[in-house]
Amino acid sequence: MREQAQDSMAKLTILQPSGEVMQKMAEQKGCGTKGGSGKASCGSAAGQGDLAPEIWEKVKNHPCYSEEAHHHYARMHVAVAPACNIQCNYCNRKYDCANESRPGVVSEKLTPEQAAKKVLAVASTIPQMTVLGIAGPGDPLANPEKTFKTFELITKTAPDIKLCLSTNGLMLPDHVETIKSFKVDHVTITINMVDPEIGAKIYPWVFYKHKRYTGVEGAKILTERQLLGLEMLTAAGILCKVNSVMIPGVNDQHLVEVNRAVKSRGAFLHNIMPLISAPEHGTVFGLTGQRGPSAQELKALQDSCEGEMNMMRHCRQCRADAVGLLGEDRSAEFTTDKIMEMDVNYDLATRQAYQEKVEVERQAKVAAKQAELVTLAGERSDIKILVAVATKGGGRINEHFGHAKEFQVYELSTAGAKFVGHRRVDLYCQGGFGEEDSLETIIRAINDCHAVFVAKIGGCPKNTLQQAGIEPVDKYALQFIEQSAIAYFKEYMEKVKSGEMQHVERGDAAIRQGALLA
Ligand code: CLF
Ligand code: SF4
Repeated sequence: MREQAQDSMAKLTILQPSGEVMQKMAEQKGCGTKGGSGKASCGSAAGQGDLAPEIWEKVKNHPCYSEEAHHHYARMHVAVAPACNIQCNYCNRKYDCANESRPGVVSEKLTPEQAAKKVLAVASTIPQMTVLGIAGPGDPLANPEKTFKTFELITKTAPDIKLCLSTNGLMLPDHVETIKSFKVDHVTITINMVDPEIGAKIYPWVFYKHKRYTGVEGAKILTERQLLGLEMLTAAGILCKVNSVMIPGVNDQHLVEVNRAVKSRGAFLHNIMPLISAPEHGTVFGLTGQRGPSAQELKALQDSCEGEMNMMRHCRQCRADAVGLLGEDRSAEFTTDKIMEMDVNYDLATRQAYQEKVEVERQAKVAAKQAELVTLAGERSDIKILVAVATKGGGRINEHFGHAKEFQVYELSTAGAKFVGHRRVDLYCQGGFGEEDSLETIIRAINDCHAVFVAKIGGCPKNTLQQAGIEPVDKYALQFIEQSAIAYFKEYMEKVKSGEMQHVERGDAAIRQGALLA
């Protein structure tokens, strides 16, 4: 046993990529962008930008790999992978894998056959569902038979659906060939550290080749396997996203180094997510009082990495059985009982026709934004403000304040409107009445914003928001978000320039930590 351990450790030195691998990685780096920064323009609101056509094909309707697409296209997960091979201190195995899910969520586990039926049922009902992901409830590659059987069944029955996989990376190098053979074009690896000393504070153990490794020894195996897997995937032309959980005081400063390490190995996108940690989740971090970051701490870290590569900021930390647009949860419509009774009518032509309509709307949105941007040409100012937006999709301001379960946050500057995050909130409107406790938590969640854009808002919350220094704005109801935000910023700047108003910085905001069961 000891010999086996030494043997496996000896093989686990970090591999330097070969010349051929480096060449392929360089071609993939920055999602095909030209220029030396390696910064990807995918995931931005810019649409195709300077992405190579083959990369654009992969990301254009993937809601996680393109921020712009996430307003229009949906994903679904099937919970076919219950086992896990490592332990993370932010995870309680009673619940779903917290690398892609909010803590405290329990998904309904499926067999590959049930999963295939569910995919067809959802694809028939939600024609803009374009991506199937396997992300738990454990680690998909700790359950390779179930994971790949599911992909096999779906490839046969629903060939237009993109396949996606999210893993902790421990077993990744062993499965790259299979991943490629199933045409899984998108793989996420959760990488929280590249330094085993830091890793030992996050991972108490990893189970590898029939042996449990603890502390630094375990973390060393994990980081080497993760980075090797990343190199192999990017060399194989598979788009890789890296998820990192930001744990203040543990790996927050270190994630800049992680960002550099994954960028140099060809990662396409980096998604830094906040630690969600509360005692009721029963995790080591929850029980020991480890806090998550504030909204501005998270944004500052994402901003500091953005010069290096493109950052994903629209992740919703989905459940392992999530269905719908990111930020909406339609999983309750597709429980096993319901899908087994559903008549499935998987019609490719209907799906394609619907998606063509979505594309027309999407192009209209981009054109409206570009036209509005022209009005900011020549403006010079360092002022930046955040605005919160109530939306239920389509890139429009189309949600009532009282019905919003989350607000999308945009940063406005003379460069335009940029999506920088979202804030989950408690519903303000409960059973027809406004809930004052919820309003307080909503204000805490968007406290760094100057305004909140809504389709409609009642008089009472309007006054309270104004008193908190957040301007409720309903004049852009049902209009495109970015176009409206740019118009608002232009007016804001004019008022500041004329002296009618003074620009003041806002404070920090809170990311909701507890009771994340929905
Ligand atoms: Fe799922 Fe992940 Fe694929 Fe997306 S989710 S496996 S890449 S299809 Fe997306 Fe959800 Fe964030 Fe994941 S918002 S948790 S990043
Ligand atoms: Fe939990 Fe996912 Fe970590 Fe496994 S990889 S311990 S399921 S968070």
